[in-house]
Amino acid sequence: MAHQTLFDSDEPEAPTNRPAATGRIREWVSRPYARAILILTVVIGFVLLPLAWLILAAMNQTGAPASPIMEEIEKTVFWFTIVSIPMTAFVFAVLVYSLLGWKRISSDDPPMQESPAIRTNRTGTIMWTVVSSVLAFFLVVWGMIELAAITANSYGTIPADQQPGDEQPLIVNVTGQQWVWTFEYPGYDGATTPVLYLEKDRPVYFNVTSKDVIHNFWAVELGVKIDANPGAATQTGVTPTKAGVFNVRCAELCGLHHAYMETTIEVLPKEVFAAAMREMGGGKTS
Ligand SMILES: [Cu+2]
Repeated sequence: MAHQTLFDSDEPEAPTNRPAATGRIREWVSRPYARAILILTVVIGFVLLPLAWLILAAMNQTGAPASPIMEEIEKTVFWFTIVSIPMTAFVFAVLVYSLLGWKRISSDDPPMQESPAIRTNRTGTIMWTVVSSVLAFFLVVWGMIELAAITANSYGTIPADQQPGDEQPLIVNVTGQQWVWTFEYPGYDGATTPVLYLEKDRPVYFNVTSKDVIHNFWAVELGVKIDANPGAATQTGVTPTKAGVFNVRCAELCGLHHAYMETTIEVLPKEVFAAAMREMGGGKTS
């Protein structure tokens, strides 16, 4: 062989009088197993395609996305599903064809054709290396862009009084304990509620802690999820952009009733929120 490459092996050399690249592809596609796997890939791909929308529909059943963060998360879920479909379809196509196409019916009936050697197939090796690299690179770049977008929308770990915006963010102290959530509003005479009240379009800043074990504060439709650790406070923020009733759950296994450690979020218009706060504990102090 003319030049040594990474993909050479000890296997017998392939004939050197190979047809041109397009001819080779045409020759490869003309093989029954290759054509069957290609057709299966396309068919399975189209069958899987609606999954991207079904997953979004399932996520949106309770009113999501209710914040810019959740919009970013849904975009990621949608595009990661789309991008993974061709590879998933190909894997299933090979699997299905391997189960049916190369099945040995009985010992008297040997397989019609032998499966092709993949290990020494240079085109195949190059293709899966390149495709995997491109996909992995896409995931890394997308992940970094999305992480930056989500951090920008959740105020990172910047103290509340240094947050951007003309209006002071709403501060909520979130406490998890086996197996309830409690919400305290320092700006409203320390009003305390078992349901999380938020104001539509007003940034909210959460100080999250726990009284006993590690919990995880998950405001589902807002796309907020952060550990609640005993003896320490974790901070995050979000801006609810949709009025409605949403869900809080615990996302860290925390004991017997972990699955029932949930409550609701009420995102209210400005005046309704102020009225609710007055009812819960007192007037606005800051
Ligand atoms: Cu918990």
